[in-house]
Amino acid sequence: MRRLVRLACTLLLAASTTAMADLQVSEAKLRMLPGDLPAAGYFTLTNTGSQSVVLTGAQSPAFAQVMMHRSSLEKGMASMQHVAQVEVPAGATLTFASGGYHLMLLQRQRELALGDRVEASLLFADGQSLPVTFTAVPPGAD
Ligand SMILES: [Cu+2]
Repeated sequence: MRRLVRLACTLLLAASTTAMADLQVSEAKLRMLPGDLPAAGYFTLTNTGSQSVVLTGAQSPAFAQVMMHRSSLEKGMASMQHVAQVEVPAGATLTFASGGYHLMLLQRQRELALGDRVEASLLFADGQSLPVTFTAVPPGAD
C-alpha cells in the first residue's frame, strides 16, 4: 500500500511538471522603493497550454508577505484592490504592470540592491507553483 501511495505521488509530480511547462514568465521585475516601503512585482505570464490556470498569489523568501493587487483609476482617483485570484485562459497572456495587476511585496527579509535577482514562486489554485526570478529595478523603471 505504501508503495502504491508513493507511486501515485510520483505520477502526480510528473504530471504537474508537465503542466508547468505550459506556463512561461518573462519580464519579471521588482520595482524597489526606498526604506521599508513595499516593492511592486511585475511580470508577463503566458499560458501556452490547453487548459486555463488560476493564479492565486505568490511567495518569496526575500519578503515576509506577498499580496496580489489591482490598481485602477476611478473618477480620476487611483485606487488599489486586493485580488484573490486571476484566471489565465488557455492561450492567454496575463500582464502584471504599473497601473494594473501587481504583486505587492512587504517586509524585506534581507538587503536588496538594484540588479539583484530575487527568487519567488507564483502559486496556482491547483496547488502547483512556478519558480520565477525577479530582477530588482529602480522606482522609475518600467
Ligand atoms: Cu498594491
